[in-house]
Amino acid sequence: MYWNQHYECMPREQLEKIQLERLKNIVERVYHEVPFYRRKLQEIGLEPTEIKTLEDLSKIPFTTKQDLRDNYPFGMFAASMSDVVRVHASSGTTGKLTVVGYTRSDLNTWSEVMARALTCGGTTKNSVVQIAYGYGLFTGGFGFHYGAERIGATVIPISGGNTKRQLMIMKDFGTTVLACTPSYAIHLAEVLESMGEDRAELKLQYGIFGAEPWSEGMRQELEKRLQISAVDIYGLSEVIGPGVACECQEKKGMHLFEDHFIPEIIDPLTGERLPYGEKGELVITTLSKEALPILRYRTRDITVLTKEPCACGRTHVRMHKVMGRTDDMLVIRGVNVFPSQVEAVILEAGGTEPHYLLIVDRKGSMDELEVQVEVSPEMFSDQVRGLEDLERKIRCQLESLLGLAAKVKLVEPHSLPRSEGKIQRVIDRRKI
Ligand code: DLL
Repeated sequence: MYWNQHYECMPREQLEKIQLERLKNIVERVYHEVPFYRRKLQEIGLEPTEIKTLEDLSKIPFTTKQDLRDNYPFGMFAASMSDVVRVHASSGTTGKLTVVGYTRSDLNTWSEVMARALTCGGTTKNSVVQIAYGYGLFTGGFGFHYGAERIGATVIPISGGNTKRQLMIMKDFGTTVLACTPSYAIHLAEVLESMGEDRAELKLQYGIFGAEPWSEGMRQELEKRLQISAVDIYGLSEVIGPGVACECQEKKGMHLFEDHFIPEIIDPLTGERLPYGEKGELVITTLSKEALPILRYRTRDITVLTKEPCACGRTHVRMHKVMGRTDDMLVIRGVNVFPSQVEAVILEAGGTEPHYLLIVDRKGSMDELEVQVEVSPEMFSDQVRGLEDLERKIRCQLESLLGLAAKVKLVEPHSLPRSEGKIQRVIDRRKI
């Protein structure tokens, strides 16, 4: 099922023509409207008219989060404030807010790509969509809201938190689609189980989860515990919010809506463009944004792009699940570690819960990684022997996967913090 079959299934040749047309327009526009871009292009002596093919995109310098911060709050906007009808912002963990703006036409584009994404995830006009992403400056709540309304589904704009009330509403209002972060979905599943509620009383069919990395193991866990089909959705404020890419029911990567965004993969160290199929940092250029067009934005997200056709019939490239962020990557004794790799090992081990925490510390000149993992209640009441075996199993698998010895600490069920939005899985004491 498609929301916009014409664009989503367009032959690539035709799609690339549209991309080139739009790319030329956007470069022309930012050159004239955004002093930051004019300066950057003048510095390298590039005239907008020199963009003649899609390959010419690689001549354009990157834009980074720091550029947005340096131009805080509205300095990168290409539209006048009287045409900006909305702002959102992402807080990040350090520094100032990153502020993004939308014209009326941008809100329209956002609703369009979110309607496509939600349709990919199984939403129809008959769905009842519970939006448990936060509403506010975060783009999650509003992005889903406008997309679901565009489809004509029934929207429950409940926002994050108040878990028992979420579950009561899910049951009483007959929610069929749950939209929230995967970590919050696991928490909802856990509270549902602890309340002794009968899953059969819920009408839930689909979950559309994103805003943070999650592994295939976490998908299986969520699908089993909530008895739903769970798809991954990707996006970031700087580009539009949620709705940049979303999985279809094939669940083999997220279709990235290429008539609005051009993706590239680069080597994060050299900035060099990598071919399809290679792992690297995702870079995105927006093609239709008015208030905040952005050229070659370095997302810091690590993924792989594939052009292989998808069984669903969509022709847009797919991006693999995000493996982590370049700034989330821990370097421990010279070894690169992403929390999502640890998650995969933990969930495969069995006898564990999908709750874990990575603690990195420095003892003398040595970095140490401790992985705290919650065990399942059955495992917890098992013999000490069983726990020792599980600890050893996780330790060995981490060592063979990462090539790094980590300390594994099994902890009681429900002892690690839960999240209602994006979860923090790493404590790096080396930086404190
Ligand atoms: O998180 C937008 C969003 C809301 C996406 C709801 C999906 C669902 P920001 O707060 O600007 O925007 O954070 C963007 O979150 O660069 C990724 O590192 C991470 N991220 C978003 N989606 C995924 C995902 C929203 N599906 C940053 N898998 C991005 C992994 C994700 N990481």
